[in-house]
Amino acid sequence: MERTLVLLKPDCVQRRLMGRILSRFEEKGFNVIAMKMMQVTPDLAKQHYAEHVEKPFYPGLEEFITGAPVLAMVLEGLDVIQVVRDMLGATSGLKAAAGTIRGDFSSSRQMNLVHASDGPDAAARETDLYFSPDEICSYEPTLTPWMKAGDE
Ligand code: FUP
Repeated sequence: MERTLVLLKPDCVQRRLMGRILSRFEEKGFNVIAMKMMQVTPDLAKQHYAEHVEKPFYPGLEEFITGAPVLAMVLEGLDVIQVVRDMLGATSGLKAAAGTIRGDFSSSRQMNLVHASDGPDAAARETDLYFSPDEICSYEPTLTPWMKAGDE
């Protein structure tokens, strides 16, 4: 089992798309094991996007990500890190394939609705940034025997 950090970004909250996008992850079969609505501060934004802080687009990105609340969550499941990235599609909504979340709902590079960790190291680092260990509610869904074979 893997875990990944997902943010429904301010544009997702403002456009009232939280329910529809959360449904995609639930319908796929991933477990939501932590969730909270919160305001990203400039300090948290700089930690989250540390690799981008020096880039020319960073000031606009910080203004965007701190401009309204986000819905932060941790998803758990088999190969969840890569599968969620595939479900999001390419960074820009204009380039993301039809059928992906960004491809279906976004026409912007910055306002691309959802963030998801891009690998195991990022998933661990970003989960620690947004959640304390006591906010993670691990549980065994009763549907598990109907979602995958026992040897998967
Ligand atoms: P992704 O991993 O798909 O979320 O994308 P990146 O880590 O490359 O970029 C992080 C965020 O910066 C993206 F969600 C969108 C934003 N961004 C811009 O606003 N302008 C750019 O030129 C590149 C990225």
